[in-house]
Amino acid sequence: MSEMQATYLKDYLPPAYRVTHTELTFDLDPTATRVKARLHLERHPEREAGLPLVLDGEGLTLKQVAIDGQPLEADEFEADAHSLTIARVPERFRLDTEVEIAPDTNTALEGLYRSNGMYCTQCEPEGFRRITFYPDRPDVMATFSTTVIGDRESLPVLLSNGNPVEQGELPDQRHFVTWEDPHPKPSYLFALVAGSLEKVEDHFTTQSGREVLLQIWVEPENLDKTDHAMASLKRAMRWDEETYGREYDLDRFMIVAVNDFNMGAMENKGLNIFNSAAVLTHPQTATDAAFQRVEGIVAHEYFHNWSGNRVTCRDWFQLSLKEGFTVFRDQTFSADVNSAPVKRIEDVSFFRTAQFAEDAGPTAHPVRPDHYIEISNFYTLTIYEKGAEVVRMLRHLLGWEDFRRGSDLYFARFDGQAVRIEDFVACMAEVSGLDLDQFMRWYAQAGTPEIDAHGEYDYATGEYHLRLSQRTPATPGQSEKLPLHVPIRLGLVGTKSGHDLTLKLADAAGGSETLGKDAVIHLREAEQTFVFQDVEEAPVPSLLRGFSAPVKLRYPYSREELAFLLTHDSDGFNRWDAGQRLTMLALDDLIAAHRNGVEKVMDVRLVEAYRSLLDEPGDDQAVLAEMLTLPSEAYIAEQQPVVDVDAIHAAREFVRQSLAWQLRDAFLAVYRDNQNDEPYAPTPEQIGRRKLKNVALAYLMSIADDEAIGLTQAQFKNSGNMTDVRAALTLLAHSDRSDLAEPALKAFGEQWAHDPLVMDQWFTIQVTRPQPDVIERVRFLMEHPAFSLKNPNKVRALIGAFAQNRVNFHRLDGQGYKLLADVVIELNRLNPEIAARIITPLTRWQRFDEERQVLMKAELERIRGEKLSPNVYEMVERALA
Ligand code: 0A1
Ligand code: ZN
Repeated sequence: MSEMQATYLKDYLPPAYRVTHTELTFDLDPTATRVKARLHLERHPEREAGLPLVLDGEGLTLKQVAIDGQPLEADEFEADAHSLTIARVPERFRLDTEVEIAPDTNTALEGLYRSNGMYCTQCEPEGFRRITFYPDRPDVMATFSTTVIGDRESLPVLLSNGNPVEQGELPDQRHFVTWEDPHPKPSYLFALVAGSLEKVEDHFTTQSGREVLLQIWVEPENLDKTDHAMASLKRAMRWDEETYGREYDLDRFMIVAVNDFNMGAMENKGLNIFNSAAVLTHPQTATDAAFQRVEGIVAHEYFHNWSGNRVTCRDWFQLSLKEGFTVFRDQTFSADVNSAPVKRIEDVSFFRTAQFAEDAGPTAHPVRPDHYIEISNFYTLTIYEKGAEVVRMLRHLLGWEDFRRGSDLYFARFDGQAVRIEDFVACMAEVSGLDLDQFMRWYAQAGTPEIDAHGEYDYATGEYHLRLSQRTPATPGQSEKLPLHVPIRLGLVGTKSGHDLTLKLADAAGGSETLGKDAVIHLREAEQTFVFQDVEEAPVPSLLRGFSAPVKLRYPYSREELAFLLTHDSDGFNRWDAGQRLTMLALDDLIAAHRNGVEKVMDVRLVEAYRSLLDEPGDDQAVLAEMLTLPSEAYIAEQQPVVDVDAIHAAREFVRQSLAWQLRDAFLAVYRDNQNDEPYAPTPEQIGRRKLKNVALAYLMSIADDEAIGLTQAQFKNSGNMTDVRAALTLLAHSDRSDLAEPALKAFGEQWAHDPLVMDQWFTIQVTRPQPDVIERVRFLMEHPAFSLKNPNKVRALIGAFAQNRVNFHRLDGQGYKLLADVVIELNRLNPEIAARIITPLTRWQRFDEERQVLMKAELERIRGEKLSPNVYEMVERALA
């Protein structure tokens, strides 16, 4: 089947014809929208003359086609399910086509579709071909002029990219607006919105003094949920000017909130379209985490205006060129406007759990893949998050100033072009003089490098020898791996002084270089020894500070050394990481004890470490909250050779309860001290207090004595913000007492039945319970009126969240796997992109015991027996390869 064929990077050729200008007219109708396209085409100068014109088109009903005003005869063109081919065309010409499409039956949410009666588009990566025949590839960039025609009553608002240049009335109660976007763009950045929407407006004055109109368009009932997104947008615009010198380039910037959306949001030029969950907030309906997520996503999409839109990707293999860089930019922005150490801790703990798992599984791929069947499957943690880590390494290697100069050069040199990852890296090499050839392997090699470190201090010579070796495990299709260029930020912490010691690094020529007290060393070989001289006292090494490279670093730390780093490391991130390592050592023992049926004994050193954290809370509550948070079950699982879900759950619960018993008064004090009566604000300070308070409450509720229950119930009833309400509800709903869980869930479900984004949270809380009734509950909730398989947010909130419920999803009767497979099969028809995402936990079968492997594979085989979309086909084939 042709749609199952792979596309290869090595086969890239420029398009035979390019489009200089595109004129579109949409006559909107739910079942028969007419799209007229006038494309101004010319032969690509690098391609030979006489090639046929081949345009992409999916599910289009062709009505007319003409060249330079001359309608074509039936034998002059060929239209099949995926393309329109015209064998003979002039060197320069005008192509007119007219097609019909049906937005109402579009449940895949790619191309033009309807959500709650409103029309909207999603064109990245290949949705535009579902709208009209077009060379739907990012290296074809054209200016667009778009006329949208719709019913005046039901569609008062008609939006597209750029600026409105004309509008007017038409017969039959219809009206139109014409939009012009002067910036040449690829088709994936096209957008159209039409509906009965209302707007909130603001203004931004750019650094050069231009006024920009800012609009957020929402359904009327959401008008009170836009403040935070608007404030975030203005902060992001200012930050990009100050940090990267990037100014906005149109007279208006619009954001639209849509309920049915496959991803978080989309950076269409001048008209960003957002999943409502990624833009709407209100203290009563959104948690702090949601507020921070909205801030990050608004910034991300805005930053794409330069990293993605002004300079875009030559082909989709280069996706990380825009995504890795833009994620790096949004992470730095969030760190700058919030608590930087907390942001890094959150990002890294997510990365080490989820991206490491991807890198270790059957769908592992490089940051720049070399082939794909379905590009939609490559919007992955590797492309986004690992891509961002690679850019972060460049920033470490160059230092901020050179990195910024490299960025300036990149934007100046490639403005208005569609380029490759090596073009970006070449700018960085050029401004810094660094040789980045070996560094390029980060883009080509999949898998997480493993670094083994050993240190030895020689009292006699005062030398410290740090021996590092690196190896990257084989990944599917890549058995041989070469050594990478790994920047390792480190310090040597004196065991007597507790301070960072001066780093004097011996060089090959017999000399040495003084690096300061916190420095980056460059690991390039498979094995390399670094010798530090004049080290005054025996040190404990603090390695990979700030997670300076996306690797697994092993060092045989003793528990005493980890406890030492936990209190003395000058790097906040590594202090947290020392705590995680210490907890992991205790967990490993407990997991073994559980397996062997031996009584579990709590490690007193861990209790003492936690006690010292609680005794000296410091002034960053959010950091303390992170330090007190146990590694997640998913993260613990990542560290095990074979995942034992039950032992992990039991060991983690044991640690939680033991800490709660032994430190109960301290947790109670933390809970009380961090109550806050101020009106809600999503400030880092308030967020930190709420986080710490709720971490303490969770410990207390693991004992679930009367006092803890009383506090949790009071917080659930009396709190005015969703962060506190949700934290309390989760604790009640996840307790063993159904007399606590059920009334609270019922009250919450009734109170918020009208608000889809809150109902998503209600679904998630219920299906992440550790109690064994969850699978039945998921099936029951799938029939709830607020649930719909057609809405991706609902699928994620109920099914996606359930699949993260490790003890229940992996139940030994296989019912969890069966449930997920049932949903995948149904979604494969409705929305292949979401189906291919939601299947992920099943593809990780290799990580589990024999019995579960058999069950998981059986469900994958059952899915394979269906008539599959390319999306699901590719995932299943990789999983079973
Ligand atoms: N470029 C967007 C991500 C995105 C990708 C595909 C989509 O629909 C299929 C939607 C959004 C971003 O990075 O935010
Ligand atoms: Zn992006």
